[in-house]
Amino acid sequence: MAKSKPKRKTASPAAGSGYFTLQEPLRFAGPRFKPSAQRPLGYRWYEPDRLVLGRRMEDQLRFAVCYWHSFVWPGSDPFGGDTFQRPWHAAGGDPMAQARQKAEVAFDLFRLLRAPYFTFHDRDIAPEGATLRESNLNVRRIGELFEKKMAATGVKLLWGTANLFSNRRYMAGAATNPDPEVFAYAAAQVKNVLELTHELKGENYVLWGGREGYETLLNTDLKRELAQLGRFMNLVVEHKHKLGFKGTILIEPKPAEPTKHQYDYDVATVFGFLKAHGLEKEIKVNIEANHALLAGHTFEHEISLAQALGIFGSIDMNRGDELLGWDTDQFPNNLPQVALALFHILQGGGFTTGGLNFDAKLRRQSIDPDDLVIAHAEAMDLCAHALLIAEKMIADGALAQQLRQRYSGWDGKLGRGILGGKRSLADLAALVDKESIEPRPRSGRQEALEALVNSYF
Ligand code: XUL
Ligand code: CO
Repeated sequence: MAKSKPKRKTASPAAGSGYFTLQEPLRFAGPRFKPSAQRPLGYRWYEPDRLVLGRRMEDQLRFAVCYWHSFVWPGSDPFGGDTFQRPWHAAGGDPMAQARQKAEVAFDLFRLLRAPYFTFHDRDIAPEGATLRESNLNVRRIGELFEKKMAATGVKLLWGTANLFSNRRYMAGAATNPDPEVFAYAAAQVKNVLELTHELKGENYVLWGGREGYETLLNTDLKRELAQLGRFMNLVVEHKHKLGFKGTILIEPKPAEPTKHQYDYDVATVFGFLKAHGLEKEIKVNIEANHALLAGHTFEHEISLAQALGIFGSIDMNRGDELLGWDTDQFPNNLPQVALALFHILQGGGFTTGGLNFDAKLRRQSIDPDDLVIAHAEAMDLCAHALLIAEKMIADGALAQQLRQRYSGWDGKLGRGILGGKRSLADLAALVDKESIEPRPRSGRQEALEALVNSYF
């Protein structure tokens, strides 16, 4: 691949694809911005260079636009087909020419939004060929186009991934398939995308086990399938080191859908799996808001747990519908929820190689090309607004202070003695007896804390 250097830090204001009405990239216009015919869109909160807790806002948020929902999904649902009618999906077209056209529009969207990163699956960017060799080659050809476009615009790759779930060969799983030939095929596909991700200087590589689970235990040898999955993950990590890829390997937990039960159920389950296969220092998690909800958790629960376990990596930002039990992948629009998630991320030190990927899709009635710009721009702005609220929560220090106070006993002699392994059960029993210890219950102050959080909005 050509060794050209990125010329600019953010997307260039060069000529667009003609697909969107907007021509000029969105600018920061301030909280009082009023849309006009000349300037229909502007950021009220997203100000890339503004310093937030010592880092540029752009570097704190590390926004990524995903390829699959915006440029691949045609607006279909189980009851109806293509509502978007993207020109690159027109019947009878040359699939590689259509893939190039799709890339033109994708990079135009990144430019208009000033999005610093993007994400993709191999099958999103290029058509599947008659053989794996042909498919991998198609992916590499578009990879070459990406390299040129990335160099020209400064847009970077947050992560790449392989689609190991759409083709019928994967209907019974990829790594967890009863047939080792499917495992081998999946391995070959991952090798190609991992290498491309490395060449494009991607900062992470994601593994989402869409079909790694089961529909019924009647046809499933769970013990074997878990061992197969552990082997697969180890192969990916070995290859990463062989390549010298410095990015992070991430697993994206999800409890179900498409399968009834997925092995990467949630953060806790993934951590147990990583430990069992000696991978807890090698693989981190990419936590998705809607997946957390489907697992019966809040987004911030999954983030905090991953941080506590030392495996927090990246996030897929979207929202679910609390009345629907499936992955609706809506663009985020709930300010308090996003602020709390970002508060926990910042409190844990913020992103390192990870970022905030919009794994979010339009509603299928949002058929105007401009809806793609509007949905992402509003979501970016909401996240920037939420970031500023999270900054206040941290800078004020009241939340951290009450937490320190609540656990302060553990920093004292008794607490340190217990955790330091210096006190046996018998020692503690003798101590309680000797000093007539009678703990004094204290208020958890939940309502006061919830009111405190509201005061930052
Ligand atoms: C599916 C999902 C995936 C992953 C990447 O629910 O979230 O798109 O993010 O494979
Ligand atoms: Co996702």
